[in-house]
Amino acid sequence: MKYSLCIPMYNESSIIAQTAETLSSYMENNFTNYEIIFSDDGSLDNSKDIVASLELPHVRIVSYEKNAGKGKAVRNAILNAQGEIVMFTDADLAFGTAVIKDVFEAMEKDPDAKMLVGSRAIHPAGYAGYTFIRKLASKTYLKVLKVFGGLKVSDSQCGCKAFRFPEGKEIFSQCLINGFAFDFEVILRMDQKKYKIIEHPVNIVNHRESKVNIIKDTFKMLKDIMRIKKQLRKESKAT
Ligand SMILES: Nc1nc2c(ncn2[C@@H]2O[C@H](COP(=O)(O)OP(=O)(O)OP(=O)(O)O)[C@@H](O)[C@H]2O)c(=O)[nH]1
Ligand SMILES: [Mg+2]
Repeated sequence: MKYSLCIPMYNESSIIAQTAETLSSYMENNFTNYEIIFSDDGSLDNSKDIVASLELPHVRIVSYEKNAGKGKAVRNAILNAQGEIVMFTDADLAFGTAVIKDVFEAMEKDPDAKMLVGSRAIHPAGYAGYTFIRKLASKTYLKVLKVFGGLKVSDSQCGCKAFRFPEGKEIFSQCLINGFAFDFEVILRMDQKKYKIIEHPVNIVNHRESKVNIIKDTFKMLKDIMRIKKQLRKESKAT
């Protein structure tokens, strides 16, 4: 079984060498057949040169010139991945490294599962360390997705998810959302196809200052949710 680990990155030059070294030795110690794909989202700094200069085994870089958003970076990595099970996690390793083996194992244990959603909502310490406002924004967004978007999982935004191929590739090849709302689109499309989604408890073990602009990014995400719903309605009418 081959495993692919995908890391979206945007202007991560201050931490990316450390992340790449940590992931490389973690994967080397725990897996025999694997690849790590760093997906550069049009970084303005030298994130991708830093990763390349380390010349780590089984590490690949995919990239494009212009910043488009985490959704596009994840999509580009997944569409280029060669593993049978593919996972992505954030460049700051917010959920730690132990979760990587847990997630791949959970996917292996349930061959019917086509997607795994990391969920902070089902972990006793899932939101530990969040500022009040960040937690409120996160919970409110989730509520909106559940009430207006028909979301059926307990957490949509968690930056830790896995997919089985070929279904994962099939779904991502249809996805259109480039920004932070891409998770929601993937979940909806998986659900529409009746592909099994499992949940796995995760918590943030590594906090850093948020780069997300709560007002601007939330507004953009809400706009994207409406776009996703409209698009899916259009597609289901056409079939
Ligand atoms: N902010 C941001 N991150 C991006 C972008 N494209 C890719 N990423 C990567 O997406 C991952 C998550 O980014 P964060 O800025 O930590 O966003 P988040 O985890 O959703 O939000 P926080 O809870 O505030 O940390 C990181 O690996 C980033 O490098 C982008 O356009 N903007
Ligand atoms: Mg983060």
